[in-house]
Amino acid sequence: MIGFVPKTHLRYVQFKTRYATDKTDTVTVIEMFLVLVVVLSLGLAQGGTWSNPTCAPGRHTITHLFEWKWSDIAAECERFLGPYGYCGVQISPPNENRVVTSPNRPWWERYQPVSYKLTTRSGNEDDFRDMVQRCNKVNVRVYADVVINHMTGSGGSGTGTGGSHWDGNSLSYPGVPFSSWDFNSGSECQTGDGNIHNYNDPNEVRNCRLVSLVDLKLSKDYVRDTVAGYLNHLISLGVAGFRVDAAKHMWPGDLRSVFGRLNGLNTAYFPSGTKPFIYQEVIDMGHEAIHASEYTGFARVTNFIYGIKLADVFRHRNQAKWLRTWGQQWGMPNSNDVVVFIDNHDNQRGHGGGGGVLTFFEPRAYKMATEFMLAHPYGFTRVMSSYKWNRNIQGGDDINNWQGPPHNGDMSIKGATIQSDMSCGNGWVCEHRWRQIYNMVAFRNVVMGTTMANWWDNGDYAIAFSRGNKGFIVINAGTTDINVNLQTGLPQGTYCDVISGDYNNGGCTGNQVHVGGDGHAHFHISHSSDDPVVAIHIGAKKGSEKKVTT
Ligand code: QV4
Ligand code: CA
Repeated sequence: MIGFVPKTHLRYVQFKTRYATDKTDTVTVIEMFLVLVVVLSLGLAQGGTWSNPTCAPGRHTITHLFEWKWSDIAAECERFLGPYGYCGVQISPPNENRVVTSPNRPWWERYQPVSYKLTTRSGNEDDFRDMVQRCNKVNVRVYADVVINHMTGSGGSGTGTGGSHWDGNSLSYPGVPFSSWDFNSGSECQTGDGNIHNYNDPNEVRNCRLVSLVDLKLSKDYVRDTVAGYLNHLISLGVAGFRVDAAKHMWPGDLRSVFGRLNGLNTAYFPSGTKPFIYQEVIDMGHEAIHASEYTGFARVTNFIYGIKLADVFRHRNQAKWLRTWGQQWGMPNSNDVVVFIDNHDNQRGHGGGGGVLTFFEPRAYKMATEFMLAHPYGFTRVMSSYKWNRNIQGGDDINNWQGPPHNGDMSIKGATIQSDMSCGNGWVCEHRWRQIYNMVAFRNVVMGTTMANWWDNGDYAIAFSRGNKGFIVINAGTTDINVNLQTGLPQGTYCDVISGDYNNGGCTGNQVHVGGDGHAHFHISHSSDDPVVAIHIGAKKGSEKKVTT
């Protein structure tokens, strides 16, 4: 459980001990105070208070079960995410939203809040409570997507998913309640129509309306308190943290002030005083006035450069050999400041930050990119889990990118069924259940804490590296076969390749790799294979006692 003790506290204890043994008699109150100041600022510089993922020990990856029902997520925690070593699940916004019927119930209606009542197409507060309890019980954390920059689009009125009235003309949201006083207006936003147009003007991006969504005045204490009250309600129900939607559209100071109002996590599941894990959606591709660095240091940010750059590599536009320096040297933030992913619910369909990323529509390259992500030490990893929609690209745009989740005739969300081969039915893609992905989630758990070593490349698109002496991966993303003898760094033995099969009851259902006494092993990977990747780790070594997933 030591992983949950705040770092600052640990360091203070160490300092105190050293002082107590070496120079107890000379310690003055002032010295102790100075030590405390140094210790606290060190703690903040090292990733800060809300940047620590609140995973159960030994778990290091979350999956985004986009648009899933709470009852399905509860079952998925118990039957899959827990046993297969996932840290947690990012859920769709749990608060009451606008009901959009034209088009008919698009996924994006959930990004138009009506109130903070926990009633949506995913379920009600009872379903939510049951989900969080059942997931926590099997050591799977729940991270809520929170939409606190705005309410609905301007104009129109209606009744939300929880039965609350809203009026986007008079800015009345009685379910909260918010009234026109609680929104930015002409005095804060100077654009003619009140919308954001110029992303090079930080004031406009923060105080005007994102695609006409009415913009909350987070400089006001009442708004800060109300939003924090919503987040504290989720904390009381047992969530482990938050994805903060549209963080770029809120002032960092306002966010810090909201986060500062948050309670410690529910002590039924977390050690007392544990802070929620917070990652902020800041799309920073390097060419706007607002930079992700304004948001790091106190909480994490989502790293959008990551998936774009990896798409270049696995689409043969940039040689894989350059990945040797992957991470900060590619102009990305510190490893401890980011959440990384290959695609998200927006950019997989050409929203937010645009297309160009790899998705389940290109499974071969998508799996390779995800395998690389999970093998590499950089960042806190998130695996997208999607539903199918009728992608239809016309003139560069997907005209069906609004389509909501699989649904029944009455528009209620269809359950995610599980088929005999472990894949999902009813239109759910469930990338998180693909063997090549879940086995790399386990790989990451096993190698965590080690650095990258034993790098090899063929000067082109084939690469390999180890994680310390615990795991080794070879990726042939090129157009020629590789047939090589490589230093794996691993102890002698026979290992299961966890890409072609599973490690099961001490044996392998797929290929095996023999590592010699000198750490070398032979790898022959055809460039035309469906899965031109081999991955081995000490948790899937033949004959070892039990399956290691956590
Ligand atoms: C439209 C026009 C407006 C017009 C308005 C008039 O675009 O110019 O003034 O009609 O009524 C939906 C519609 C959009 C509509 C808007 C308001 O798609 O056409 O405006 O509603 O009615 C999601 C979708 C948006 C959707 C929004 C709210 O992506 O299309 O807008 O939900 O339903 C930037 C941001 C980044 C953001 C990204 C998409 O920096 O923060 O754009 N990403 C997050 C979420 C994303 C979500 C939002 C933010 C908003 O990940 O899913 O937008 O909460 O990059
Ligand atoms: Ca704003």
